[in-house]
Amino acid sequence: NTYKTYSERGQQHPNACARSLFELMERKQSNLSVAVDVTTKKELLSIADAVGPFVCVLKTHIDIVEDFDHDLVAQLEQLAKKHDFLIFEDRKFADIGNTVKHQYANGIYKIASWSHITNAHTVPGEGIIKGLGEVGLPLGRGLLLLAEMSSKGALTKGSYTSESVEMARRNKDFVFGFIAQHKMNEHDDEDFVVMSPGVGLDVKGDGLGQQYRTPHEVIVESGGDIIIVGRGIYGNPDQVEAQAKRYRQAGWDAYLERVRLHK
Ligand code: UP6
Repeated sequence: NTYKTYSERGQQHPNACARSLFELMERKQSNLSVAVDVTTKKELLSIADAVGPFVCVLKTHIDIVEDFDHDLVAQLEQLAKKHDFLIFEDRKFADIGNTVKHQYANGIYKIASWSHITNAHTVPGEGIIKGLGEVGLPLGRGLLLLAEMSSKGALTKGSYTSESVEMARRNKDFVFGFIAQHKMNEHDDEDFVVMSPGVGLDVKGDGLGQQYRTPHEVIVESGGDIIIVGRGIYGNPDQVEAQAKRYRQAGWDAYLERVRLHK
């Protein structure tokens, strides 16, 4: 499935969130997700508006915004409609099912009410998926599991990764993919979406453990589906739009190459 086109995968996918994601990727010719890790509402909205035309998914860390309010979320939702992208709150839930249920639905952020996609660590075991699913499934949300992290020395490897994939297989109604560095599809009857962070064209790291690979390495060599790019795009305020265009092109070219190579 990794080698099919996004639209073929969209037509066949059992998960509604994945179906709309694949359709939207094909429609916008984009497999780029921008990670907008800024700390003010103004910057977040202005970057989201600037990169909106070029992304399939806008990734947030809502808890780093100093002046968060619900108008921010309302405006993000408007931008998602205007530019046709999905919102992914990168919450990385990591607690027992009952706790994450509340962290997802309640509190200040009410993530489930506005974020189409969120993600979870598998370290607590499968209850985390059940807990989040109680909130997210009725709302038509989708969940990604963190199967591999991009940072140096990450413990997400070997049996941790393979058991995370097993958890996803048992919860395909809600889990449609992974945050990972490689493709996770092993069987013909499964089609997990892999979103890969740690993508950069100009630098190899950030001095704090992050490790960057190119869109070509991620999509063609490793079988990832969506590149997640943060500082490479918003790092220089004067170049946000230009960098978004550049990474979108690099990601899409890599995808076309992958499809061509495996025809
Ligand atoms: N992220 C990673 N690695 C992971 C999982 N998530 O970097 O394994 C997230 C970070 C950040 C973004 O939380 O939001 O992806 C990467 O940003 P960058 O491109 O600026 O390094």
